[in-house]
Parts: sequence; structure tokens; C-alpha cells
Amino acid sequence: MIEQRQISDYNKSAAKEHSRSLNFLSDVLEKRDIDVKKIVEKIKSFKIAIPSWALGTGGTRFGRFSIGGEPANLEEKIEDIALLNTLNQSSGLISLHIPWDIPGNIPSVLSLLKKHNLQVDSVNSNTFQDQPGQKHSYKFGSLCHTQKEVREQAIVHNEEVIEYGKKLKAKSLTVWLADGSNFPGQQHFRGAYERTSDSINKIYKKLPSDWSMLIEYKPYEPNFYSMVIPDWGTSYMLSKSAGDRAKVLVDLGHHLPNTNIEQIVARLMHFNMLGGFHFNGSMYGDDDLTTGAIKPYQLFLIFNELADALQDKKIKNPVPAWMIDASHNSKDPLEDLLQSVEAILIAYAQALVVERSSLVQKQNDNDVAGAQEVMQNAFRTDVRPLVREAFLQKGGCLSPIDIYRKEGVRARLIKQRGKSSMATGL
Ligand SMILES: [Mn+2]
Repeated sequence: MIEQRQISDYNKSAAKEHSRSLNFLSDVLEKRDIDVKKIVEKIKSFKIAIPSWALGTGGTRFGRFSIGGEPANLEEKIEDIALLNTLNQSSGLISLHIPWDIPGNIPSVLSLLKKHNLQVDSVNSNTFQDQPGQKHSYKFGSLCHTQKEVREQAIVHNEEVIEYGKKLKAKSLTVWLADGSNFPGQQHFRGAYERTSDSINKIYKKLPSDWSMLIEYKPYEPNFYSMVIPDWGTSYMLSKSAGDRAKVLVDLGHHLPNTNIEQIVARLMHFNMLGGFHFNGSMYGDDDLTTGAIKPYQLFLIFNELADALQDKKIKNPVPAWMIDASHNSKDPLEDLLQSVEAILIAYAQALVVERSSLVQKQNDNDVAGAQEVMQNAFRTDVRPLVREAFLQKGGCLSPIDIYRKEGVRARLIKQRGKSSMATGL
């Protein structure tokens, strides 16, 4: 869709303005004793997985409106992700959903991935819907179900997802359960937990030795009285009982309003239990808005904890799997994903320009206002030239969304795939 030559031409036309802003920022940061080159290298090595379910417009409970030109199969989804990665060189990973994106022809999917230099990162199971022809229903739960045959079916599904993942060289299984109850008394809490834990332990045993299992929590929705895995504590307990390679996955939209997510992140990193991250933005709940669109300061504070822990030699937590999990209903999904990747990298860059030794000093001195000044000073620094420089050095475009618009990509996709093509998903 967009050739390397077009990217070079674009970058040439924007080069002067870019160097001017980068030089200005470099001066500011050098005065703060911050190594600009090191930060650009860190941004360059940050890779974000794009979910296969986010390439079409998402729906609401009330309707779904296709933007047109949506990918109709896995191959087209891979091509869309390749386009994003050509522009930002930071999103070469795919988070794959089964059964929405079952690879029909494995060798051809593998060669397409190779052609575009993409990798499948995590495979996601789905026991929150019934699939056509499925023997037992998940209406009253899956891994927690009171009936053994339903649990067995859900376990077998997860094992099948692992098998697909092995063929596609994935590295982790992500499990999110919709299991829960809508009314008090409906579900025996301890029994539901025990059955879930038992099912997860069985799935864990089928995990390849170099894989991790990511257990995602959510406080409410689709069940509104209780969820079997409502919080990080439950994810933590389930992971601990499954084994060393089971870890907690934090989805930004899966918290009650005003939850201090940055503190949860710090706690999990402290205990080497943060396995993965689902980025999205929200105002109220699991709103699936663009990352950083509503609460950029919170996103920065979360990244501050991540960056702090990642540079601390005492912390053994491996770098978590970074993934986007959002599928909005009113934007061009590709524009939404370009904006999300950029917002994530900007928050990361802001965290990297925190004057960390000064912050620690102020914390130790109980200098309340001083510590806050350090944080806000970093947040209010316009770090976008660092992110652009990372794109540029990796062969991407200085402004991915601008070139995407100027080259009329969506109109060309509509011409190619049709106005009413709809991607699989919710
Ligand atoms: Mn999620």
C-alpha cells in the first residue's frame, strides 16, 4: 500500500522541521543530564503486538458500522498489520484470536508472516461465546462451569489454541474468562474458583516449555454481580497455583474507575508476576478507546513504574508482552492503531526522561512538592521528537498517520475489498 520510496520522500519533506524540534529537545534534556541517544535506542526496541480483532470497526451492544475495506480473512489482517509496521516499525507482533482467526493454510500464513517480518506473539482463547456446532454452551461459564463436560470442552479448546500457536511459533497463551454471575446466590464463589483453578492447571500442563500463560482479570462485564477472575489478586493466585510460567495480564480497561493501576503494576513487577499488558483507553470501564486518549497522565504514571522496575537490577520480572486490546466503533481502525502505538511510545519516552535519581532523592527527603515537580516536568516535556527519531532510524515514517491519510489508504482498501467487507470480531 505504501512503498519505501514514498516514506523516504515524506521523511525528506519533513526532515528540516524534525531536526529543528529534535535539536531543541536534545538541548533541554542534556541540561538535565539525560542521554538522548540511549532513550531513542530504548524506544526503538519497544515492540507492540497488534490484535487480530482490532482491524475492523468494533461493535457496541446496539450496532456495528463497517468502515469499508476491512480485512475479510487472516491473510488480509496480516497485510494490514504489515502496513502499520511499515509506517512505525514498532508493531511487528500479532496477538491472534482463535477461533475468529483460525489459520486455514499454515504454510502460507507462515510465509506471509516471514515476507512482512512479522511474528505471532500471543494466542488468545475464546470461551466467552458459543461457536456454531459446539456441543455444550458457555452460557453459565466455561472453565468454572458446574458440569465437568463443559469444563472439559473449554480445556480442550485452550489446548487446540496452543496447538495453533505452536504451528505459528507463538510464545504465549492469553486466557480471559467471561465466567461469573449476575445475581447474588447464583454461583458458589469458592467452588467456582476451585473449578477454574483446576481447569487452568490442566491447560498449563499442555504449555510448551518456552511459553508463558497470561491470565487476565476483569471486575465486571459481561457478568454484573461477580466475575470469577475479578482482580489481580485472583489472577496472581491462579498463576501461582498453575506454575512459574503463568503470570498476570493487566488490561487497562479492566479496572473500576479511579483504580490506581500504576501501583498494581509496581506490585506485580516487584513479585515478578507481570506477564503482559493490554493497552486501551477508557473513560468509564472497558470502553475500548484509543490508548492515551482520555487519561494520558495515568498512562505516563503506569509507564513510570514499568520503566523504573525495568531499570532496577533487583527486579527479575522479564519484559512483559506489550499488546493493544481495543476495537473502537467509530474510527478507522488503522488510524486508531497508529495513534495507539504512538501514544504508548510517547508515554514510555516521558517515563524515560524522568530524572530518576533526583526523584529518589526527593522521595527519601519527603520533599512532596519537589517529587511532584520531577514527575510533571517529565510529563510536560514534549518528547514526540524522540519517538519520531526512533521511527526514522528504523526506516519508518516521521508521521505515520499523516502519510496514511495523504496516500488515501482507506479509499484504496475500500476499492480493493469492497464497501461492506467486515472483519471477524465483536
Ligand atoms: Mn484484554
